[in-house]
Amino acid sequence: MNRQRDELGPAIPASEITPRAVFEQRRTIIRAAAAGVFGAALAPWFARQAFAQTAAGGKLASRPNLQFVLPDKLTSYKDVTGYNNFYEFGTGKTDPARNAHTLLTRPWTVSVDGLVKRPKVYDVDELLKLAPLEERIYRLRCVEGWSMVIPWIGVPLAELIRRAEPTGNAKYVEFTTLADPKQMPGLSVKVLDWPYVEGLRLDEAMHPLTLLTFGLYGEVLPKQNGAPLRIVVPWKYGFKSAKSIVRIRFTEREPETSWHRAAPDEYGFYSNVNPAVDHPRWSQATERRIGDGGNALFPPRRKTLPFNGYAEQVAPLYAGMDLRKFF
Ligand SMILES: Nc1nc2c(c(=O)[nH]1)N[C@H]1C(S)=C(S)[C@@H](COP(=O)(O)O)O[C@H]1N2
Ligand SMILES: [Mo]
Repeated sequence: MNRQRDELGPAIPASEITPRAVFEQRRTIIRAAAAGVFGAALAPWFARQAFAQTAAGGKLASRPNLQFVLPDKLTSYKDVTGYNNFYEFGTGKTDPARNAHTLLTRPWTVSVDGLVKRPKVYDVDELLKLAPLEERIYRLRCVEGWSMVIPWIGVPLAELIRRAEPTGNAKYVEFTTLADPKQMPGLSVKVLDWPYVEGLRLDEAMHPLTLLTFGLYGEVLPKQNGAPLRIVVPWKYGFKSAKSIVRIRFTEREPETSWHRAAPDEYGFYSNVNPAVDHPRWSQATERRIGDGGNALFPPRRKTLPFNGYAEQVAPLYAGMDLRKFF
């Protein structure tokens, strides 16, 4: 595949690039270490090794957060970066990988505004230094019925929200994606009312699982995955995880999201992964894990878990709510 270079730093000589297979194997070892397979004493050593190996060039240094490892096998780098939804670059799964090279990721600013005491326009490089970067392995479940397991790099979104100091009447956070027709050929097709807008309730945005994301697989985010920054909300359907964000706005009213506007009966505001509530066109009871069974197109189906497997951490956010009504 034609790997895309981000504007960060000079090209890395091929000899310094960790071969993908080595990275994936290393992740397995770190997972095993976290699971206690080698005894607790070795886990910090593996963590340091991982850190050392990701600290150069267009790579993005981070520290594996062993609280967020999974028994699941990682989805291959090739599938994570070659099978995407990013409609600003086309609606086909391979369109973003082919078209997103026109996205300019530097300079890049993000306006944090609305109901906050400290509104500010941040440069993305400033946001990169907000807090120590963590590597976290999360499941991503698309409402279309497929899923992946991805080693993201980022910081809790709460780190940014705390600095912004939301006012007492701020109840929601709205995320807006860049919409520049010169960089994004998909904008000429009116599949959605551009720009792409998503939203979370403030407590969801503050939840420690919600990740302000800058990288994956030890490097800066490939453009097709939402460079230079996106959010990742692992207990919700993938479309809640807006890519290439330029604005984060705090509001009192529930934001009108692009998908809800396009099809209100298909896409609710909450969009928590819920195997008991089907989308009108796709069952949500099962999913196919991309890459399972060695066949990317027709892997065997597996059961979808409530809240995508994160129920223990996030179900309390929805205590007392009818999740059929608030889908
Ligand atoms: N701006 C923007 N963000 C987006 C989308 C999009 O079309 N535009 N697609 C969403 C959907 S439907 C999914 S499943 C995930 C896919 O993320 P990935 O390509 O990194 O796996 O991105 C989400 N974020
Ligand atoms: Mo999706």
